[in-house]
Amino acid sequence: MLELYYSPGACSLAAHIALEEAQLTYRLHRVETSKGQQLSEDYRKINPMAQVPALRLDCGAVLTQIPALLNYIARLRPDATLLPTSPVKQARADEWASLLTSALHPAFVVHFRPQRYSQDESLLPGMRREGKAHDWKMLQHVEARLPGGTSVLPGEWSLLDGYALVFYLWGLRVDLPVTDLPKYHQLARATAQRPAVARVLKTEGLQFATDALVTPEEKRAS
Ligand SMILES: N[C@@H](CCC(=O)N[C@@H](CS)C(=O)NCC(=O)O)C(=O)O
Repeated sequence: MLELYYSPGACSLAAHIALEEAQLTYRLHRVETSKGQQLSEDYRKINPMAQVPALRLDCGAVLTQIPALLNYIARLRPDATLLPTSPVKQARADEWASLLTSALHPAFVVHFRPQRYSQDESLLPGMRREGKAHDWKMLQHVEARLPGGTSVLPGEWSLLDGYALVFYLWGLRVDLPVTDLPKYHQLARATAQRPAVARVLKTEGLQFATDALVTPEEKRAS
């Protein structure tokens, strides 16, 4: 059985959503990064980078890096078309995965974990401040690039929407005005209302996300 190592609300949420959307059977292992559990010797044997997510495959091998996990999971369910298959759409999907991994995620790392880049305590508050300003710039960049509608790829839900949701929620958590980004907000709302995503948000204890993105009427109707 597939085994996902995750931390609630971390970027591993994208892989968790993918497994649930794919309707695969999997086991969850909670590794709380806020408590430093990813740094344990035991976890480093699973992922030497000491990061979540990690996905243990049926053959025992461990796969890391979200784009790789999303691609792998999508290929296990070709019938569900969780990622596009035509060359141009596939390239566009790869472009988004790269953008989220290499621009959005690192912006938040400077904000959340500046100590990774400097040992000088006096520099950290400024790095946090600058990091947060850069987070906002990157979220606005996503807004500008989104096609409109409810998904990252025009008119087509994909696993990238779950990945994009991660950074929207991080913005929400640190009080960035993400609700003022109309396309991104619409995408986040539509994604949070998908039954598979709602189950994952509940399992990870991310009630704040559901409260922000799903109205009481919508909750009652689901
Ligand atoms: N490029 C990696 C990034 C993984 C990553 O940075 N994970 C974070 C959680 S969002 C983590 O485990 N942080 C703990 C740490 O760096 O100590 C991926 O795509 O999976």
